[in-house]
Amino acid sequence: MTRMANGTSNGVSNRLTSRMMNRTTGWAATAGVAATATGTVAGELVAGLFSPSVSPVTGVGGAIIDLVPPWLKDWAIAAFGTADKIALVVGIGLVIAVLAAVAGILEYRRAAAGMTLMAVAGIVGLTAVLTRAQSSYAAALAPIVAVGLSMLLLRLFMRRLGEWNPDNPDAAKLPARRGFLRLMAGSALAVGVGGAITALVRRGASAVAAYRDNLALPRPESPATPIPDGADVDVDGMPDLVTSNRDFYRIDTALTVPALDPADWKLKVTGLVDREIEIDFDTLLSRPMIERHITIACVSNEVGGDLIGSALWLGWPVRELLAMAGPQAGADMVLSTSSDGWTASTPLEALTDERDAILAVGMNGEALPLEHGFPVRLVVPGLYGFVSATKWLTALKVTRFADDTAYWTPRGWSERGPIKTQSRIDVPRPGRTVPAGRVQFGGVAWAQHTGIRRVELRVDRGPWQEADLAPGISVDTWYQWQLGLDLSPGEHEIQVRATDSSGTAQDETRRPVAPDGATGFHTISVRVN
Ligand SMILES: Nc1nc2c(c(=O)[nH]1)N[C@H]1C(S)=C(S)[C@@H](COP(=O)(O)O)O[C@H]1N2
Ligand SMILES: [Mo]
Repeated sequence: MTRMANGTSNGVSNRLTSRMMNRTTGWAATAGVAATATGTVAGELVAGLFSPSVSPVTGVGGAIIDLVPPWLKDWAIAAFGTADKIALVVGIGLVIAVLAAVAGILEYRRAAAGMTLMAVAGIVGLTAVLTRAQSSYAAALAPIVAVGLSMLLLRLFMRRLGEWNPDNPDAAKLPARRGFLRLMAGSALAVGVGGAITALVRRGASAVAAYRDNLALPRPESPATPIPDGADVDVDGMPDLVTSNRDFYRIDTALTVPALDPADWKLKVTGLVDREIEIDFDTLLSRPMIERHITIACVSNEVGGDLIGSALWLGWPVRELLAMAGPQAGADMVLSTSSDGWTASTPLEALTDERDAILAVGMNGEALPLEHGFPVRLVVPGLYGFVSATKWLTALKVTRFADDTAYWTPRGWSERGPIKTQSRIDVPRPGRTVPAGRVQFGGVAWAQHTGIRRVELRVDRGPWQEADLAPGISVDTWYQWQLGLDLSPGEHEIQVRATDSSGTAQDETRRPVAPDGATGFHTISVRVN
Protein backbone atom coordinates (compact mmCIF):
# COMPACT_ATOMS: atom_id res chain seq x y z
CA MET A 1 0.00 0.00 0.00
CA THR A 2 2.64 2.53 1.05
CA ARG A 3 4.90 1.51 -1.76
CA MET A 4 2.11 1.98 -4.29
CA ALA A 5 1.34 5.34 -2.84
CA ASN A 6 4.93 6.45 -2.83
CA GLY A 7 6.04 5.46 -6.27
CA THR A 8 5.25 6.82 -9.68
CA SER A 9 4.30 4.02 -12.06
CA ASN A 10 7.76 4.36 -13.58
CA GLY A 11 9.44 3.93 -10.19
CA VAL A 12 7.46 0.78 -9.50
CA SER A 13 8.48 -0.93 -12.72
CA ASN A 14 12.11 0.10 -12.19
CA ARG A 15 12.11 -1.31 -8.74
CA LEU A 16 10.45 -4.48 -9.99
CA THR A 17 12.93 -5.05 -12.79
CA SER A 18 15.86 -4.26 -10.56
CA ARG A 19 14.53 -6.73 -8.02
CA MET A 20 13.83 -9.43 -10.59
CA MET A 21 16.86 -9.02 -12.74
CA ASN A 22 19.27 -6.14 -13.11
CA ARG A 23 21.57 -5.96 -16.10
CA THR A 24 24.56 -7.50 -14.37
CA THR A 25 22.51 -10.51 -13.30
CA GLY A 26 21.31 -10.95 -16.86
CA TRP A 27 24.85 -10.91 -18.16
CA ALA A 28 25.96 -13.32 -15.42
CA ALA A 29 23.25 -15.78 -16.48
CA THR A 30 24.25 -15.39 -20.13
CA ALA A 31 27.88 -15.99 -19.19
CA GLY A 32 26.87 -19.17 -17.35
CA VAL A 33 25.08 -20.41 -20.47
CA ALA A 34 27.98 -19.44 -22.76
CA ALA A 35 30.58 -21.12 -20.53
CA THR A 36 28.51 -24.29 -20.22
CA ALA A 37 27.68 -24.44 -23.93
CA THR A 38 31.37 -24.19 -24.80
CA GLY A 39 32.30 -26.85 -22.24
CA THR A 40 29.50 -29.17 -23.33
CA VAL A 41 30.42 -28.91 -27.01
CA ALA A 42 34.06 -29.62 -26.12
CA GLY A 43 32.97 -32.66 -24.08
CA GLU A 44 30.85 -34.00 -26.95
CA LEU A 45 33.78 -33.53 -29.33
CA VAL A 46 36.16 -35.38 -26.98
CA ALA A 47 33.61 -38.19 -26.69
CA GLY A 48 33.17 -38.34 -30.46
CA LEU A 49 36.90 -38.78 -30.85
CA PHE A 50 37.79 -41.05 -27.95
CA SER A 51 34.67 -42.87 -26.74
CA PRO A 52 32.07 -42.83 -29.51
CA SER A 53 29.87 -45.38 -27.76
CA VAL A 54 28.82 -42.91 -25.11
CA SER A 55 29.06 -39.14 -24.64
CA PRO A 56 28.00 -36.92 -21.71
CA VAL A 57 24.69 -36.06 -23.36
CA THR A 58 23.88 -39.57 -24.63
CA GLY A 59 25.06 -41.01 -21.30
CA VAL A 60 22.73 -38.78 -19.29
CA GLY A 61 19.95 -39.47 -21.80
CA GLY A 62 20.45 -43.22 -21.50
CA ALA A 63 20.47 -43.04 -17.72
CA ILE A 64 17.24 -41.01 -17.75
CA ILE A 65 15.59 -43.56 -20.07
CA ASP A 66 16.59 -46.31 -17.64
CA LEU A 67 15.47 -44.38 -14.56
CA VAL A 68 12.13 -42.85 -15.55
CA PRO A 69 9.05 -44.73 -14.36
CA PRO A 70 7.16 -46.64 -17.06
CA TRP A 71 4.11 -44.30 -17.00
CA LEU A 72 6.34 -41.31 -17.80
CA LYS A 73 8.04 -43.22 -20.59
CA ASP A 74 4.62 -44.19 -22.02
CA TRP A 75 3.50 -40.59 -21.80
CA ALA A 76 6.66 -39.37 -23.56
CA ILE A 77 6.19 -41.87 -26.39
CA ALA A 78 2.52 -40.91 -26.72
CA ALA A 79 3.35 -37.21 -26.71
CA PHE A 80 6.43 -37.19 -28.92
CA GLY A 81 6.15 -40.44 -30.88
CA THR A 82 9.32 -41.34 -32.70
CA ALA A 83 10.70 -37.89 -31.86
CA ASP A 84 10.87 -38.96 -28.19
CA LYS A 85 14.67 -39.23 -28.27
CA ILE A 86 15.04 -35.79 -29.85
CA ALA A 87 12.61 -34.45 -27.26
CA LEU A 88 14.76 -35.99 -24.55
CA VAL A 89 17.95 -34.42 -25.88
CA VAL A 90 16.23 -31.03 -26.27
CA GLY A 91 14.89 -31.42 -22.73
CA ILE A 92 18.36 -32.22 -21.41
CA GLY A 93 19.68 -29.17 -23.28
CA LEU A 94 17.03 -26.94 -21.65
CA VAL A 95 17.76 -28.28 -18.17
CA ILE A 96 21.49 -27.75 -18.72
CA ALA A 97 20.81 -24.21 -19.98
CA VAL A 98 18.71 -23.33 -16.93
CA LEU A 99 21.28 -24.81 -14.54
CA ALA A 100 24.00 -22.95 -16.44
CA ALA A 101 22.16 -19.63 -16.08
CA VAL A 102 21.66 -20.31 -12.38
CA ALA A 103 25.37 -21.18 -12.07
CA GLY A 104 26.26 -17.88 -13.72
CA ILE A 105 24.08 -15.87 -11.31
CA LEU A 106 25.31 -17.81 -8.28
CA GLU A 107 28.91 -17.37 -9.31
CA TYR A 108 28.44 -13.62 -9.68
CA ARG A 109 26.88 -13.32 -6.23
CA ARG A 110 29.47 -15.52 -4.58
CA ALA A 111 32.74 -16.77 -6.08
CA ALA A 112 32.86 -20.58 -6.42
CA ALA A 113 29.11 -21.03 -5.80
CA GLY A 114 28.32 -21.43 -9.51
CA MET A 115 31.40 -23.55 -10.07
CA THR A 116 30.22 -25.84 -7.28
CA LEU A 117 26.88 -26.27 -9.03
CA MET A 118 28.75 -27.11 -12.25
CA ALA A 119 30.93 -29.62 -10.42
CA VAL A 120 27.88 -31.34 -8.95
CA ALA A 121 26.23 -31.48 -12.38
CA GLY A 122 29.52 -32.84 -13.70
CA ILE A 123 29.57 -35.63 -11.13
CA VAL A 124 26.00 -36.56 -12.09
CA GLY A 125 27.06 -36.64 -15.76
CA LEU A 126 30.20 -38.63 -15.02
CA THR A 127 28.19 -41.16 -13.03
CA ALA A 128 25.65 -41.48 -15.83
CA VAL A 129 28.40 -42.03 -18.40
CA LEU A 130 30.28 -44.59 -16.32
CA THR A 131 27.16 -46.59 -15.47
CA ARG A 132 26.22 -47.05 -19.13
CA ALA A 133 26.77 -50.58 -20.41
CA GLN A 134 28.68 -49.28 -23.45
CA SER A 135 30.93 -47.18 -21.25
CA SER A 136 34.69 -47.38 -20.82
CA TYR A 137 37.04 -45.48 -18.57
CA ALA A 138 38.07 -43.36 -21.58
CA ALA A 139 34.47 -42.15 -21.63
CA ALA A 140 35.12 -40.37 -18.31
CA LEU A 141 37.37 -37.91 -20.13
CA ALA A 142 34.49 -36.16 -21.90
CA PRO A 143 32.43 -35.09 -18.85
CA ILE A 144 35.65 -34.07 -17.09
CA VAL A 145 36.67 -31.89 -20.04
CA ALA A 146 33.13 -30.49 -20.31
CA VAL A 147 32.87 -29.47 -16.68
CA GLY A 148 36.50 -28.39 -16.33
CA LEU A 149 36.27 -26.06 -19.31
CA SER A 150 32.86 -24.74 -18.22
CA MET A 151 34.20 -23.90 -14.77
CA LEU A 152 37.31 -22.24 -16.15
CA LEU A 153 35.32 -20.12 -18.60
CA LEU A 154 32.79 -19.18 -15.93
CA ARG A 155 35.60 -17.83 -13.75
CA LEU A 156 37.02 -15.86 -16.69
CA PHE A 157 33.60 -14.41 -17.49
CA MET A 158 33.06 -13.42 -13.88
CA ARG A 159 36.37 -11.66 -13.65
CA ARG A 160 35.53 -9.59 -16.75
CA LEU A 161 31.98 -8.98 -15.57
CA GLY A 162 33.27 -7.76 -12.20
CA GLU A 163 35.56 -5.29 -13.96
CA TRP A 164 32.75 -4.12 -16.20
CA ASN A 165 29.80 -3.99 -13.74
CA PRO A 166 27.03 -3.23 -16.31
CA ASP A 167 24.79 -1.55 -13.71
CA ASN A 168 27.34 1.19 -13.32
CA PRO A 169 25.96 4.20 -15.30
CA ASP A 170 29.32 4.70 -17.07
CA ALA A 171 29.56 1.01 -17.94
CA ALA A 172 29.06 1.50 -21.67
CA LYS A 173 32.30 3.46 -21.88
CA LEU A 174 34.50 1.05 -19.97
CA PRO A 175 37.09 -1.03 -21.83
CA ALA A 176 36.12 -3.83 -19.44
CA ARG A 177 32.84 -4.05 -21.32
CA ARG A 178 34.73 -4.79 -24.49
CA GLY A 179 36.74 -7.51 -22.72
CA PHE A 180 33.61 -9.25 -21.53
CA LEU A 181 31.81 -9.04 -24.87
CA ARG A 182 34.89 -10.26 -26.68
CA LEU A 183 35.02 -13.34 -24.46
CA MET A 184 31.33 -13.88 -25.13
CA ALA A 185 31.89 -13.67 -28.88
CA GLY A 186 34.85 -16.06 -28.64
CA SER A 187 32.72 -18.49 -26.70
CA ALA A 188 29.91 -18.31 -29.25
CA LEU A 189 32.40 -18.84 -32.06
CA ALA A 190 33.85 -21.88 -30.27
CA VAL A 191 30.37 -23.34 -29.82
CA GLY A 192 29.62 -22.81 -33.51
CA VAL A 193 32.86 -24.16 -34.92
CA GLY A 194 33.22 -26.89 -32.27
CA GLY A 195 29.60 -27.88 -32.75
CA ALA A 196 30.06 -28.22 -36.50
CA ILE A 197 33.18 -30.38 -36.08
CA THR A 198 31.46 -32.45 -33.41
CA ALA A 199 28.46 -32.99 -35.64
CA LEU A 200 30.74 -34.23 -38.42
CA VAL A 201 32.74 -36.52 -36.12
CA ARG A 202 29.73 -37.81 -34.27
CA ARG A 203 27.34 -38.24 -37.16
CA GLY A 204 29.07 -41.39 -38.35
CA ALA A 205 29.98 -42.62 -34.89
CA SER A 206 26.58 -42.23 -33.29
CA ALA A 207 24.81 -43.92 -36.21
CA VAL A 208 27.19 -46.86 -35.87
CA ALA A 209 26.79 -46.86 -32.08
CA ALA A 210 23.00 -46.91 -32.47
CA TYR A 211 23.21 -49.75 -35.01
CA ARG A 212 25.49 -51.62 -32.61
CA ASP A 213 23.12 -51.14 -29.67
CA ASN A 214 20.23 -52.60 -31.65
CA LEU A 215 22.11 -55.45 -33.28
CA ALA A 216 20.60 -58.85 -32.50
CA LEU A 217 23.41 -61.39 -32.43
CA PRO A 218 22.85 -64.96 -33.62
CA ARG A 219 22.77 -67.72 -31.05
CA PRO A 220 25.86 -69.91 -30.97
CA GLU A 221 25.53 -73.38 -32.47
CA SER A 222 28.33 -74.36 -30.15
CA PRO A 223 27.81 -72.64 -26.79
CA ALA A 224 30.57 -72.12 -24.25
CA THR A 225 31.09 -74.78 -21.62
CA PRO A 226 29.23 -73.76 -18.49
CA ILE A 227 31.24 -72.09 -15.74
CA PRO A 228 32.11 -74.87 -13.26
CA ASP A 229 30.95 -74.59 -9.65
CA GLY A 230 33.52 -72.93 -7.48
CA ALA A 231 35.42 -71.30 -10.35
CA ASP A 232 34.65 -67.95 -8.76
CA VAL A 233 36.32 -68.03 -5.32
CA ASP A 234 34.52 -66.27 -2.52
CA VAL A 235 37.15 -63.78 -1.39
CA ASP A 236 36.53 -60.02 -1.09
CA GLY A 237 38.50 -57.93 -3.55
CA MET A 238 38.94 -60.58 -6.25
CA PRO A 239 38.62 -59.50 -9.88
CA ASP A 240 35.47 -60.70 -11.64
CA LEU A 241 35.95 -64.14 -13.16
CA VAL A 242 34.39 -62.77 -16.36
CA THR A 243 35.46 -59.17 -16.93
CA SER A 244 32.64 -56.80 -17.83
CA ASN A 245 32.97 -54.89 -21.08
CA ARG A 246 33.26 -51.68 -19.09
CA ASP A 247 36.12 -52.97 -16.95
CA PHE A 248 37.91 -54.64 -19.84
CA TYR A 249 41.33 -53.11 -20.45
CA ARG A 250 41.73 -51.26 -23.71
CA ILE A 251 44.94 -51.03 -25.72
CA ASP A 252 45.31 -49.78 -29.25
CA THR A 253 47.09 -47.18 -31.34
CA ALA A 254 43.83 -45.63 -32.56
CA LEU A 255 43.76 -41.93 -31.66
CA THR A 256 40.08 -41.87 -32.51
CA VAL A 257 38.00 -45.01 -32.20
CA PRO A 258 37.07 -46.26 -35.69
CA ALA A 259 33.31 -46.30 -36.27
CA LEU A 260 32.81 -48.86 -39.02
CA ASP A 261 29.41 -49.16 -40.64
CA PRO A 262 28.58 -52.89 -40.75
CA ALA A 263 26.67 -52.30 -44.02
CA ASP A 264 29.96 -51.35 -45.69
CA TRP A 265 32.18 -53.78 -43.77
CA LYS A 266 34.03 -56.44 -45.75
CA LEU A 267 36.71 -58.90 -44.80
CA LYS A 268 39.15 -59.85 -47.55
CA VAL A 269 41.29 -62.97 -47.49
CA THR A 270 44.25 -62.64 -49.83
CA GLY A 271 47.86 -63.76 -50.32
CA LEU A 272 49.03 -67.36 -50.53
CA VAL A 273 45.57 -68.83 -51.00
CA ASP A 274 43.89 -70.93 -53.69
CA ARG A 275 40.83 -68.65 -53.74
CA GLU A 276 40.68 -65.03 -52.63
CA ILE A 277 37.58 -64.44 -50.54
CA GLU A 278 35.55 -61.44 -49.53
CA ILE A 279 32.71 -61.71 -47.04
CA ASP A 280 30.31 -59.09 -45.72
CA PHE A 281 28.85 -58.72 -42.26
CA ASP A 282 25.53 -60.45 -42.96
CA THR A 283 27.33 -63.44 -44.44
CA LEU A 284 29.55 -63.63 -41.39
CA LEU A 285 26.50 -63.50 -39.09
CA SER A 286 24.87 -66.33 -41.04
CA ARG A 287 27.78 -68.69 -40.37
CA PRO A 288 27.52 -71.23 -37.51
CA MET A 289 28.78 -69.37 -34.47
CA ILE A 290 30.72 -70.58 -31.48
CA GLU A 291 30.93 -68.94 -28.08
CA ARG A 292 34.02 -69.33 -25.88
CA HIS A 293 35.43 -67.91 -22.67
CA ILE A 294 38.93 -66.66 -23.50
CA THR A 295 41.32 -64.58 -21.41
CA ILE A 296 43.31 -62.14 -23.53
CA ALA A 297 46.35 -60.26 -22.27
CA CYS A 298 48.59 -57.46 -23.41
CA VAL A 299 52.29 -58.07 -23.89
CA SER A 300 52.81 -54.77 -22.05
CA ASN A 301 51.24 -56.20 -18.92
CA GLU A 302 53.83 -55.89 -16.14
CA VAL A 303 54.11 -58.72 -13.64
CA GLY A 304 51.12 -58.15 -11.33
CA GLY A 305 49.54 -55.75 -13.85
CA ASP A 306 45.95 -55.45 -14.99
CA LEU A 307 46.22 -55.40 -18.80
CA ILE A 308 44.39 -58.70 -18.92
CA GLY A 309 40.73 -59.62 -19.07
CA SER A 310 38.48 -62.59 -19.57
CA ALA A 311 35.36 -62.41 -21.71
CA LEU A 312 32.79 -64.57 -23.45
CA TRP A 313 33.46 -64.17 -27.17
CA LEU A 314 30.96 -65.05 -29.92
CA GLY A 315 31.96 -65.54 -33.52
CA TRP A 316 32.87 -67.78 -36.42
CA PRO A 317 36.03 -69.90 -36.22
CA VAL A 318 38.76 -68.35 -38.36
CA ARG A 319 39.85 -71.79 -39.51
CA GLU A 320 36.59 -72.22 -41.43
CA LEU A 321 37.13 -69.03 -43.37
CA LEU A 322 40.76 -69.95 -44.06
CA ALA A 323 39.70 -73.42 -45.18
CA MET A 324 37.41 -71.83 -47.77
CA ALA A 325 40.35 -69.80 -49.08
CA GLY A 326 42.76 -72.74 -49.05
CA PRO A 327 46.17 -71.64 -47.71
CA GLN A 328 49.05 -72.73 -49.96
CA ALA A 329 52.13 -74.71 -49.00
CA GLY A 330 54.90 -72.52 -47.60
CA ALA A 331 52.56 -70.07 -45.85
CA ASP A 332 53.25 -69.80 -42.11
CA MET A 333 51.71 -66.50 -41.07
CA VAL A 334 48.51 -64.49 -41.38
CA LEU A 335 48.89 -60.73 -41.42
CA SER A 336 45.63 -59.28 -40.14
CA THR A 337 44.86 -55.64 -40.86
CA SER A 338 42.55 -53.25 -39.13
CA SER A 339 40.59 -50.43 -40.78
CA ASP A 340 43.13 -47.96 -39.36
CA GLY A 341 46.06 -49.78 -40.95
CA TRP A 342 47.34 -51.49 -37.79
CA THR A 343 48.59 -55.04 -38.40
CA ALA A 344 49.37 -58.21 -36.43
CA SER A 345 51.34 -61.30 -37.45
CA THR A 346 49.76 -64.54 -36.28
CA PRO A 347 51.19 -68.00 -36.96
CA LEU A 348 48.92 -69.64 -39.54
CA GLU A 349 48.80 -72.72 -37.36
CA ALA A 350 47.25 -70.86 -34.43
CA LEU A 351 44.38 -69.83 -36.72
CA THR A 352 43.83 -73.25 -38.28
CA ASP A 353 44.33 -75.68 -35.39
CA GLU A 354 41.60 -76.73 -32.99
CA ARG A 355 42.11 -73.90 -30.50
CA ASP A 356 39.05 -71.96 -31.66
CA ALA A 357 40.58 -68.73 -32.89
CA ILE A 358 37.49 -66.58 -33.49
CA LEU A 359 36.31 -63.88 -35.88
CA ALA A 360 34.49 -62.34 -32.96
CA VAL A 361 31.31 -60.25 -33.27
CA GLY A 362 30.11 -60.56 -29.67
CA MET A 363 31.61 -59.86 -26.27
CA ASN A 364 29.83 -60.93 -23.09
CA GLY A 365 26.47 -61.30 -24.78
CA GLU A 366 26.47 -58.03 -26.72
CA ALA A 367 27.93 -56.81 -29.98
CA LEU A 368 31.56 -55.78 -29.61
CA PRO A 369 31.81 -52.29 -28.10
CA LEU A 370 33.20 -49.85 -30.67
CA GLU A 371 36.31 -49.50 -28.51
CA HIS A 372 36.87 -53.26 -28.62
CA GLY A 373 36.72 -53.65 -32.38
CA PHE A 374 33.14 -53.37 -33.67
CA PRO A 375 31.99 -54.93 -35.90
CA VAL A 376 34.58 -57.74 -36.07
CA ARG A 377 37.87 -58.54 -34.33
CA LEU A 378 40.18 -61.51 -33.94
CA VAL A 379 40.54 -63.40 -30.67
CA VAL A 380 43.16 -66.12 -30.53
CA PRO A 381 43.59 -68.20 -27.38
CA GLY A 382 47.17 -68.31 -26.10
CA LEU A 383 48.64 -65.31 -27.95
CA TYR A 384 49.25 -61.78 -26.72
CA GLY A 385 46.94 -59.18 -28.27
CA PHE A 386 49.67 -57.47 -30.31
CA VAL A 387 50.17 -60.57 -32.47
CA SER A 388 46.58 -61.73 -32.67
CA ALA A 389 43.68 -59.66 -31.39
CA THR A 390 43.17 -57.26 -34.31
CA LYS A 391 40.20 -54.98 -33.74
CA TRP A 392 38.16 -53.34 -36.57
CA LEU A 393 39.39 -56.23 -38.70
CA THR A 394 39.22 -55.75 -42.48
CA ALA A 395 41.80 -58.05 -44.10
CA LEU A 396 43.65 -61.32 -43.64
CA LYS A 397 46.70 -61.91 -45.80
CA VAL A 398 48.06 -65.44 -45.80
CA THR A 399 51.82 -64.99 -46.05
CA ARG A 400 55.20 -65.91 -44.55
CA PHE A 401 57.05 -64.42 -41.57
CA ALA A 402 59.97 -64.03 -44.00
CA ASP A 403 57.93 -61.79 -46.30
CA ASP A 404 55.77 -59.55 -44.09
CA THR A 405 56.15 -57.64 -40.84
CA ALA A 406 53.43 -56.47 -38.47
CA TYR A 407 53.02 -53.04 -36.86
CA TRP A 408 55.00 -53.69 -33.68
CA THR A 409 57.81 -55.79 -35.13
CA PRO A 410 60.07 -52.95 -36.34
CA ARG A 411 59.31 -51.10 -33.09
CA GLY A 412 61.23 -53.44 -30.84
CA TRP A 413 58.70 -56.18 -30.24
CA SER A 414 58.81 -59.83 -31.19
CA GLU A 415 57.13 -61.12 -34.34
CA ARG A 416 55.60 -63.95 -32.30
CA GLY A 417 53.96 -63.69 -28.91
CA PRO A 418 52.71 -66.73 -27.02
CA ILE A 419 51.33 -65.64 -23.63
CA LYS A 420 53.68 -66.49 -20.78
CA THR A 421 52.43 -68.36 -17.74
CA GLN A 422 51.78 -65.83 -14.98
CA SER A 423 50.09 -65.43 -11.63
CA ARG A 424 48.96 -62.41 -9.66
CA ILE A 425 48.09 -61.64 -6.05
CA ASP A 426 44.91 -59.54 -5.92
CA VAL A 427 44.11 -59.88 -2.21
CA PRO A 428 45.36 -58.30 -0.05
CA ARG A 429 46.35 -55.27 -2.11
CA PRO A 430 50.12 -54.73 -2.13
CA GLY A 431 51.35 -52.62 0.78
CA ARG A 432 48.23 -53.28 2.88
CA THR A 433 48.32 -53.50 6.66
CA VAL A 434 46.38 -56.49 7.95
CA PRO A 435 45.63 -57.79 11.45
CA ALA A 436 47.85 -60.61 12.76
CA GLY A 437 46.62 -64.18 12.50
CA ARG A 438 45.18 -65.82 9.43
CA VAL A 439 45.58 -63.61 6.38
CA GLN A 440 43.43 -64.38 3.34
CA PHE A 441 45.24 -64.34 -0.02
CA GLY A 442 43.59 -64.60 -3.40
CA GLY A 443 44.36 -64.00 -7.03
CA VAL A 444 44.48 -65.29 -10.57
CA ALA A 445 46.84 -67.40 -12.68
CA TRP A 446 46.89 -68.08 -16.40
CA ALA A 447 48.64 -70.26 -18.97
CA GLN A 448 46.30 -69.90 -21.95
CA HIS A 449 45.89 -72.91 -24.13
CA THR A 450 47.69 -75.14 -21.60
CA GLY A 451 45.88 -74.53 -18.34
CA ILE A 452 47.03 -74.20 -14.74
CA ARG A 453 47.88 -77.17 -12.55
CA ARG A 454 49.17 -75.53 -9.37
CA VAL A 455 49.58 -72.17 -7.65
CA GLU A 456 51.90 -71.69 -4.68
CA LEU A 457 52.77 -68.86 -2.32
CA ARG A 458 55.89 -68.32 -0.27
CA VAL A 459 56.46 -65.98 2.63
CA ASP A 460 59.86 -64.27 3.01
CA ARG A 461 61.42 -66.74 0.53
CA GLY A 462 60.40 -69.70 2.76
CA PRO A 463 59.02 -72.99 1.43
CA TRP A 464 56.35 -72.87 -1.29
CA GLN A 465 52.84 -73.56 0.03
CA GLU A 466 50.15 -74.80 -2.30
CA ALA A 467 47.06 -72.63 -2.73
CA ASP A 468 43.49 -73.83 -3.31
CA LEU A 469 43.18 -73.71 -7.08
CA ALA A 470 39.63 -73.18 -8.31
CA PRO A 471 38.56 -74.98 -11.49
CA GLY A 472 39.17 -72.89 -14.62
CA ILE A 473 36.37 -72.32 -17.12
CA SER A 474 38.71 -73.71 -19.77
CA VAL A 475 42.45 -73.93 -20.34
CA ASP A 476 42.10 -70.69 -22.32
CA THR A 477 40.92 -68.65 -19.35
CA TRP A 478 42.52 -67.51 -16.13
CA TYR A 479 41.97 -69.47 -12.93
CA GLN A 480 41.29 -68.11 -9.47
CA TRP A 481 43.09 -69.30 -6.35
CA GLN A 482 43.04 -68.60 -2.63
CA LEU A 483 45.08 -69.41 0.44
CA GLY A 484 44.92 -68.43 4.11
CA LEU A 485 48.33 -67.96 5.76
CA ASP A 486 49.17 -67.39 9.43
CA LEU A 487 51.48 -64.41 9.53
CA SER A 488 53.38 -63.04 12.52
CA PRO A 489 53.45 -59.27 13.17
CA GLY A 490 55.92 -57.35 11.03
CA GLU A 491 56.59 -56.74 7.35
CA HIS A 492 56.44 -59.77 5.03
CA GLU A 493 57.25 -60.41 1.41
CA ILE A 494 54.79 -62.71 -0.37
CA GLN A 495 55.44 -64.27 -3.76
CA VAL A 496 53.24 -66.32 -6.05
CA ARG A 497 54.17 -68.90 -8.66
CA ALA A 498 52.03 -70.90 -11.07
CA THR A 499 52.75 -74.21 -12.76
CA ASP A 500 50.97 -75.03 -16.00
CA SER A 501 49.17 -78.27 -16.78
CA SER A 502 52.21 -79.66 -18.57
CA GLY A 503 54.18 -79.32 -15.33
CA THR A 504 56.26 -76.30 -16.35
CA ALA A 505 56.61 -73.69 -13.61
CA GLN A 506 56.45 -70.01 -14.49
CA ASP A 507 59.77 -68.35 -15.20
CA GLU A 508 61.36 -66.79 -12.11
CA THR A 509 63.76 -64.52 -14.03
CA ARG A 510 62.68 -60.89 -13.99
CA ARG A 511 62.35 -59.71 -17.56
CA PRO A 512 60.78 -56.49 -18.88
CA VAL A 513 57.67 -56.51 -21.07
CA ALA A 514 59.64 -55.91 -24.30
CA PRO A 515 60.17 -57.73 -26.60
CA ASP A 516 57.80 -60.61 -25.83
CA GLY A 517 56.27 -60.33 -22.36
CA ALA A 518 57.40 -59.89 -18.74
CA THR A 519 58.46 -62.77 -16.52
CA GLY A 520 59.19 -63.08 -12.81
CA PHE A 521 57.15 -63.70 -9.68
CA HIS A 522 54.55 -61.18 -8.57
CA THR A 523 55.93 -60.04 -5.24
CA ILE A 524 54.05 -57.94 -2.71
CA SER A 525 54.76 -56.76 0.78
CA VAL A 526 52.19 -56.96 3.56
CA ARG A 527 52.47 -55.35 6.98
CA VAL A 528 50.96 -57.39 9.79
CA ASN A 529 49.96 -55.59 13.02
N1 LIG B 1 43.33 -52.28 -34.70
C1 LIG B 1 44.04 -52.58 -33.59
N2 LIG B 1 43.82 -53.74 -32.97
C2 LIG B 1 44.51 -54.05 -31.86
C3 LIG B 1 45.48 -53.16 -31.34
C4 LIG B 1 45.69 -51.94 -32.02
O1 LIG B 1 46.54 -51.11 -31.64
N3 LIG B 1 44.95 -51.68 -33.14
N4 LIG B 1 46.16 -53.50 -30.21
C5 LIG B 1 46.24 -54.90 -29.84
C6 LIG B 1 46.74 -55.10 -28.51
S1 LIG B 1 48.36 -54.68 -28.21
C7 LIG B 1 45.97 -55.67 -27.53
S2 LIG B 1 46.66 -56.09 -26.06
C8 LIG B 1 44.55 -55.94 -27.75
C9 LIG B 1 43.69 -55.31 -26.69
O2 LIG B 1 42.34 -55.53 -26.94
P1 LIG B 1 41.26 -54.74 -26.10
O3 LIG B 1 41.56 -53.27 -26.26
O4 LIG B 1 39.94 -55.12 -26.63
O5 LIG B 1 41.45 -55.17 -24.67
O6 LIG B 1 44.09 -55.45 -28.99
C10 LIG B 1 44.96 -55.66 -30.06
N5 LIG B 1 44.27 -55.24 -31.25
MO1 LIG C 1 48.90 -55.32 -26.19
